[in-house]
Amino acid sequence: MEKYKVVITGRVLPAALAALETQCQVYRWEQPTAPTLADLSGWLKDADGLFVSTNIAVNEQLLAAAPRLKVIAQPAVGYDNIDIAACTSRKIPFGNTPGVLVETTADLAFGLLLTAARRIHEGWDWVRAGKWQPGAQLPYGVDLYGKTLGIVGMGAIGSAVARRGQASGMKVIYNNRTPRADQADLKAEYCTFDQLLSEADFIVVLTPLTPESRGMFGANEFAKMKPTAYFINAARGAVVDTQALYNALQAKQIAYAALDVTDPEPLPADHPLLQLPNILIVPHIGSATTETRNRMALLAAENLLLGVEGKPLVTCVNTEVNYR
Ligand code: 8YV
Repeated sequence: MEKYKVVITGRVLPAALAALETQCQVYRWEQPTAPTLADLSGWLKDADGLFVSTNIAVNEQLLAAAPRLKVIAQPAVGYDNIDIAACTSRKIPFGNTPGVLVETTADLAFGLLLTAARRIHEGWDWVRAGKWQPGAQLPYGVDLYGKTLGIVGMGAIGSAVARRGQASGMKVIYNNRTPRADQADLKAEYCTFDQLLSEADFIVVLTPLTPESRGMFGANEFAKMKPTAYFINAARGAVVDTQALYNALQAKQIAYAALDVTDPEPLPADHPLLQLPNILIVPHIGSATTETRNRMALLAAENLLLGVEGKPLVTCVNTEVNYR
C-alpha cells in the first residue's frame, strides 16, 4: 500500500515523528530557519498532510501549491498563522492542540507575574553579581495578596490563571468577548475592557491574536492603566503595540512588563525593550515543558494521521469540514 505523504515544516519531537512514520512517507524541513513556500512546494504538490511544527503562514497561496491536501495539524493552541477560511473553503480540517497545554501555560503566565512582582530574576542577578553585601538591599517588590488581577481573554488558560490568582489572595476581574457563564464557580467578575485597564494592578493577556485583537494594547490603553500596573503578555506579541509599550515603560506610565511573547519574535538582541530596567522577557516558553510539548506533538500527530485517512480529527478548529 502506498504511504500517505506528509510534509513537516521543521523540528518535531521523536515520539510524534515515529508515530507519523508508521503510516506516512515524511518530508521534513531540516534547516534551522523556517522554510519559504518555494522551499516546500516540491513536496507540497503531492502531500496528503501538512504538520506545521515550525510556524509558517498557511494561506491560499500555500494551499494552492498543495492540491491533494486532506489535513493540517499544528502543535499549538494558537493558529493566527493559519488562514482558517481558506482551509475551510478547500474543505481541509485544521487541528490545533487545546487542552493539553492549559495548566502549563497558566503556570508560566502566573510565574512571570510572580517573578516580576517579587523581583526574583533581579534578585538572582544581584546575588550572582556579588552585590549581596552587609547593608545592601535589593529594591522591594510588591505584594500579590489583596491586589486585583485583570485577565484579558478568559478561555481555559485565563481560567487557570484566575485560579492561581485566587490562591494567592487576589481579586480577579476579567474581560472577554462574551461574559463566561460557566465561570461562576471561579468568582471572577466580568467587566468592560476600560474598567479592567483602570482597576487592575496586574493585567494578564491571554486573548488569541485575531484582526480585532491585533494592537489592542496601544498608547491609549497604557494611559488608562495605573502607574503601578504590571502588564503580563502570554498571548501573542502582536496584541501589543511594541513602541507604545516601550514608551509607557520608559515614561513609568506603568510600572513593569513581563512578556512571554514579543513582536517581533525572536526579539533581536539589540532591541530597545531590552534596555529597559522595568521589564522581564522570556522566549515564548508558555507550553515548553517536556511533558506538555510531548502531549502537544502527539495530539497533533494523531490529528494528522486521522485526517489523512479521512477520519474525524480529535481537536478541529473548522469543525464544519471535519471528517465524519
Ligand atoms: C506553542 C503557543 O508551543 O500553543 C500556542 O499557541 O503559543 C505555544 O504553546 C508555540 O506556538 C510553538 O508551537
